Amino acid sequence: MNTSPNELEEIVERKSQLKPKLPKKYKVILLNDDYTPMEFVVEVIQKVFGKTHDEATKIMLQIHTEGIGICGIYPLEIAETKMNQVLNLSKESQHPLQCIIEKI
Ligand code: TYC
Repeated sequence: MNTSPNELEEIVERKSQLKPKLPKKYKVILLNDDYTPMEFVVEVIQKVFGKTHDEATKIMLQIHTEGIGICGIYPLEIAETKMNQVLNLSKESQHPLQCIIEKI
């Protein structure tokens, strides 16, 4: 027997209600600039994103050469907190380092 369009719609609706929804993830991205000292960026990446000195140096150099770099991927609230930590550290030290978040 064929399933009517209405029945099909109901089945799709029921299935989507059952499906566990994964939380949306966000990239935390640092932007390059001409003034922030490299060692400061490395320190910030270590402190805020829990990276080793070597990992942080790699990310910093990627930002320096490519213009941007991803420091981590998190659910929205955590991504926002990390972005604000970066912005506060850079403001305190009077560096222009910028940080944004972007939905994957
Ligand atoms: N381009 C900076 C310099 O030459 C270093 C830098 C790296 C700045 C990464 C910001 O997110 C950044 N001092």
